[in-house]
Amino acid sequence: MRSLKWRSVAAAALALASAAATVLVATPASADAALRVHAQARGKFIGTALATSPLANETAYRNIAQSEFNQVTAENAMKWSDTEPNDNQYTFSGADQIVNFATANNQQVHGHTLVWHSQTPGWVQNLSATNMRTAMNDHIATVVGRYASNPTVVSWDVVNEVFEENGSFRSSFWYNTLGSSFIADAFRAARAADPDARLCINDYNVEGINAKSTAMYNLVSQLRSQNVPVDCVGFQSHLSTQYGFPNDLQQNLQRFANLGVQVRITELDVRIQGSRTSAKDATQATYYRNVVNACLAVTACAGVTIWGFTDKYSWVPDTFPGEGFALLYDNNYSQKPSYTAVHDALDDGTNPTDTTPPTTPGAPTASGITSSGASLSWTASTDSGGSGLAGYNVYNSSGTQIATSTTNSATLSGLSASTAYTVYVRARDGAGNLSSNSTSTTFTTTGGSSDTTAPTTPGTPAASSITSSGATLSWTASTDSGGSGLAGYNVYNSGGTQIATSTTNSATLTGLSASTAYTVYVRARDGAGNLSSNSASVTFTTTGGSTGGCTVAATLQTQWGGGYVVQPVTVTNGSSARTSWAITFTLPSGHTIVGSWNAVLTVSGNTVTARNAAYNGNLGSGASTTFGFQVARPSSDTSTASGYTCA
Ligand code: G2I
Repeated sequence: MRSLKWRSVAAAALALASAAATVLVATPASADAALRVHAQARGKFIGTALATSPLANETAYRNIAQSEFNQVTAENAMKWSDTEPNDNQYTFSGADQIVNFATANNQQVHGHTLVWHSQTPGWVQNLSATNMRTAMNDHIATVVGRYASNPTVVSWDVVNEVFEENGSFRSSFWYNTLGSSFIADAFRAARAADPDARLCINDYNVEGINAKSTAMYNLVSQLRSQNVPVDCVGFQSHLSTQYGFPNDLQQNLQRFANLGVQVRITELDVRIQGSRTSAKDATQATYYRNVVNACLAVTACAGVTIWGFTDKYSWVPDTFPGEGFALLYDNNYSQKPSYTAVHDALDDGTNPTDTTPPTTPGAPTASGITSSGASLSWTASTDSGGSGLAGYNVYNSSGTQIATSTTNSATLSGLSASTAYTVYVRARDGAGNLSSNSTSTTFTTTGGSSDTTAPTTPGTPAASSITSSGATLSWTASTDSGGSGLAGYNVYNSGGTQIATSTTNSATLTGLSASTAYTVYVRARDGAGNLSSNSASVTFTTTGGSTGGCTVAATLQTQWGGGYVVQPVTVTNGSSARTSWAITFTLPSGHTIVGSWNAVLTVSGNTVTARNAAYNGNLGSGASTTFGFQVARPSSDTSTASGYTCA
């Protein structure tokens, strides 16, 4: 399963590199093709961090971003402060803007970053251990889950900058509240949310072999030996010409690669002090060349992401007054010697030299127009550059790619009724060169019969299987007569926040708090997005989950047809310190434990007893720890373990 998304990355990288020419200034003689064309020929990505505001507002910024790079990282838009500024209030406008841009330009996205001490809202930093862990798991599940089925988003920085310079764990609110266990928990939560994404740990000042990079090495090695899903290590590489170049970079990348992880340069920039001189530019260019060469020399190095591309929007001057000029383009989008250095390092002279785009295709003709689709066909292009005609891209009037085709026709679907669409096409050759835009064509979809009738109101939900952390809801189904058909249901809490969705007339709620009253209602949804009225609500109270001076709360992290993972199970001590603990819970018949971590499990009949591992039995007053387990179950069975009790 995982390899599918990774394979699609390679396919996306191979799919297309735009012709650069129009916006680039004073192209050096050797710059015969864009960076992404050469990087692709070497089997690497070349990426940039993108900021949302210039991406929305500056054509020159967009043009370079799309033509030179085949990988993108959101400089800020996917950080916690941007995606979940308040508890359970998610905003994805900036993140989606970047993902949509990347999708339109055949670029892969690296998600940055899920768990970091910086740019995380105050409400997270002040939570109790139990609530902080829940907030972290929820955040990861929601943010990673949003893009899990999107092939553009291929990897994530799961934890960022967890080390001090001396190699000890950073004394962050994460570490100070949860201990180092948050790291493994975060990776497991990310894997559960997207089994296909590559999961990275990322840091700065780890480019050379030093105390910090060795601590990183030891942690990655240890986590992998414990089957924690760490797939990749990111080396930020915020370099400065005032410090020597880390000449052991390649050796360092290789020692990590030997652990079996992918390595990548994630945030490269090279700042200089004072103003630019040709000597400083040359030193900077050497640093860039050295980094690219180190990545090229290590098979497991996937590529290099530069932390922006124009000095106009670099973070450096804000953070290091008197320093700057760290990127490949100046404030006016002119290429600097560092651009040429990166270009020439990537260009080994043997890659395709086809820089001739195909001829411009004819204007598309629309036919077979319905309320939701149309067929387009156009006069074919020819290609004389050597790599041959590969296909066509179809764009709408805002320049968003809406279809591709390998022939001179395409079928558009999913259009809105009674809407005018203006479309044009560009031909693409085997080296990724794009033709000029064809003349555009405007057509209007037919009226169709738009469904504005909401489904009937669902029955009052009934709550069952109530535990200290979850419950099952079921209700009488709705019907839909509007034509688009019943699509599913949304479940809301009393504050009107949607807390679950379901395609059937039942839903499982997880992650609830013990001994808490919950009031919930449901609404049905049809295929056109119409929502029914609210059902009547039901109130239920979760069980206490506590006896014997401790409490336990279990979270169903993920489930599939044949099994599920419960993680974290949080054991919180009462007021007297203890040296051991035991939790019992009940497995439905036919369920079997297939794995567990941070606890020793024994099974007797349907009762499972989880006792502390050698290292986590000591709990001070009010302290907590977590464990987890995985269960196999018959594929038709949707029940899960229940009745968690502190024994
Ligand atoms: O600090 C450089 C990088 C180190 N590694 C992690 C990266 O995520 C980090 O990136 C920088 C961004 O380049 C800055 O753009 O992270 C900074 C935050 O720690 C970003 O700065 C923030 C400012 O602090 C905010 O005031 C501002 O609202 O950028 C925000 C958006 O412009």
